[in-house]
Amino acid sequence: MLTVFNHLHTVHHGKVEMFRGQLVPCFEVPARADYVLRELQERNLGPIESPAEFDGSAFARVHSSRYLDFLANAWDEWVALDPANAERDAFPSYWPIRTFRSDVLPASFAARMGLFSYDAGTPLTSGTWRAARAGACCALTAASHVLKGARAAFALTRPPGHHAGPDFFGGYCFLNNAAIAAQALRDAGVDRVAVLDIDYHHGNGTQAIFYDRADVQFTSIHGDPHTEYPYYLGYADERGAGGGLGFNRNLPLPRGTGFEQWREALIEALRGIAAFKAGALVVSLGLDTFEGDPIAGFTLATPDYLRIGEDLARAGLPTVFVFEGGYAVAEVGANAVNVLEGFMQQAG
Ligand code: OKP
Ligand code: ZN
Repeated sequence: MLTVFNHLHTVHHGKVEMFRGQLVPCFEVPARADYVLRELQERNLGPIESPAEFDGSAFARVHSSRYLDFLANAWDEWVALDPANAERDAFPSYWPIRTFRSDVLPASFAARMGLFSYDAGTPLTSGTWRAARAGACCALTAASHVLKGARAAFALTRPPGHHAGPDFFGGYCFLNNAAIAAQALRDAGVDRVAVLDIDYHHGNGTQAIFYDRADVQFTSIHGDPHTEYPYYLGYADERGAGGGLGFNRNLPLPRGTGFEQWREALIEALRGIAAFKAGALVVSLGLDTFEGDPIAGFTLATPDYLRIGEDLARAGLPTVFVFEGGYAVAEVGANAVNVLEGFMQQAG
């Protein structure tokens, strides 16, 4: 399988994230992508290339222009507040929740930081915009290979994307790589695109982007938001809105779920995707369902990821894989590459 690798991912490296009242070292670290890259090379999975250049127009198909403008300038504005900020990750301090206005764009950078985010766990750094932009180009490049007839392609990038919404960042995500790829497939003429999110955490950003749409079906298997991040979205009764009613599907599972039960949800998800008669599939490939993951609660084991790849291949669709979470750093390479290898072996 062809991999499009974001060699610029390292310029996004947060120092700390807020967790239970303390700043703790980031879980979302550059080594994650490097472990996956090394495993791809060691197991000879296929060619590894750099992303093509794209202008921002494909990003603007899923993100608002005021959000993209904010991201492009955020670091400079953060440092302008105080030159000492150059050594500090940027975090929001204020959020316009219910009863506040979100239509007015405040001049204050701190106020805009909160307007465009939803948690305090997502450091914005000097290289965030460059890394995220190159990452979205990886997703677009992978999609372009599939459009040219490749059975599948893998966008290996960080920061991840599935929590980023039309106009907000959070959950370590800034640009929604999977949504950008899905929209690009639509814009290139694929009538129906399915997005399947198998990260441990609900893909609230992707759901939000496509919630009222019937041309992009979103399915997510994840930890029950009653107890798991992102808490405020990902429940089974969220089925889409307006013309998109019936095209959003959440399959939450309790913390502690093992592979047998998880796989039943996967088979159910694939049944819905088959009924949708998609022309292409985008997989948000999170590996934080792994038993050793430090911030998640399922108990999948490394060999299980081969079976997942095989099941995904049986859907028979041109497939774009997009790297998302997975924080057991030493094992994330084997787990990710098992999915891709299982897919390739089954696809033949
Ligand atoms: C991003 B992705 C850990 C708290 C969890 C947010 C988790 C974001 C996960 N200290 N904070 O879906 O893997
Ligand atoms: Zn996750």
